[in-house]
Amino acid sequence: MAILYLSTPERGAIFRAQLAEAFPGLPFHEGYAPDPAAVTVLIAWTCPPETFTAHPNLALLISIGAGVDQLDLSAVPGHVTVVRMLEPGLPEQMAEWVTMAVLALHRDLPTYIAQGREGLWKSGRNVPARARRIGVMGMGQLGLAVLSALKPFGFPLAGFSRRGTAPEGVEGFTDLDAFLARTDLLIGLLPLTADTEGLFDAQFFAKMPRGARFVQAGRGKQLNTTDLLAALDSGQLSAAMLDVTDPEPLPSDHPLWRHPGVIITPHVACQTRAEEGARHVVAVLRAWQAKAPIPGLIDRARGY
Ligand code: NDP
Ligand code: OXD
Repeated sequence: MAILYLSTPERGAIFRAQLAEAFPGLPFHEGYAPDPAAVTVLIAWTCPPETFTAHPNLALLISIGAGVDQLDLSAVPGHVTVVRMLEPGLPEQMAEWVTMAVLALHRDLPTYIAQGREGLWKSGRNVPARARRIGVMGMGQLGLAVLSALKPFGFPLAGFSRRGTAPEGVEGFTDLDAFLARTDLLIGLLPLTADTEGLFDAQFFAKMPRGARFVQAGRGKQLNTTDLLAALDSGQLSAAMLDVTDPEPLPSDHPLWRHPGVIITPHVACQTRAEEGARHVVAVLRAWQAKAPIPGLIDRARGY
């Protein structure tokens, strides 16, 4: 067994040290393996599709992120076990970022920023939290952390997922139209799959109450940007906050940057912490070697 690691050198140094302690003598190659046939484990955030043909004995792929779509699973041979990152910092940071976005849109921050640029002092009407119905799409580890962080504010909370199973105090939905009809502020936290690509489009926004707000922290390819801009310009949506875009980085002349109703952050909602991430990798390798249930295992058929 040999490991090929493709990510930042800072994180690599920590992964190398923790793996050497847990698996003394296990080869750990950063960026390049002198004997590609010896590589059985790949640890990466993303990589070119040729990586999979260049390392014919690859059997385990560990994503450095909570999502795996950035690895282009269609290029990964079917027999390869794919695992995602599970580390406590991810739900913690996502809960922070979404809380910031929800409060920013709930309290009309994009409007006040735009007015501020014009030197305009003009107050709007505050809406109480109990009158702003929030809907979270995706009730996985991140969606659930977000719902729990939003609870103390008093927003009516709902969640949508394939199963629709929701925690106490949250209304669970599997019927998308019913979910959208009751959602004034929507949070996208879905994995990118064939079912979710391009999901956020004109038809989708039209099913929400007029003037609804949109927060997107899943993946850029889920959003039709042209339709988002049109929905904002028509007043169907009143504001949006995005952490993910298509493409990334978003080109500096992209109209999304200039729209007064949009706030963008450069895919920073979560960043995998090296120490905790390395601990997860050790746990995955131990489970894989012992043929025990692997934490963070991806269902290749579902795509998440
Ligand atoms: P999980 O796999 O834990 O949860 C995914 C959730 O989405 C589940 O509730 C699942 O439903 C639901 N879901 C998946 N497909 C559908 C569908 N077609 N219709 C309805 N519900 C669906 O993922 P995480 O919570 O860990 O992460 C979610 C995504 O967030 C990641 O895949 C990644 O793309 C993105 N992400 C973004 C980050 C950022 O920095 N912006 C950081 C980390 C992740 P069910 O429970 O019924 O299976
Ligand atoms: C992730 C991400 O998937 O940062 O972890 O987007």
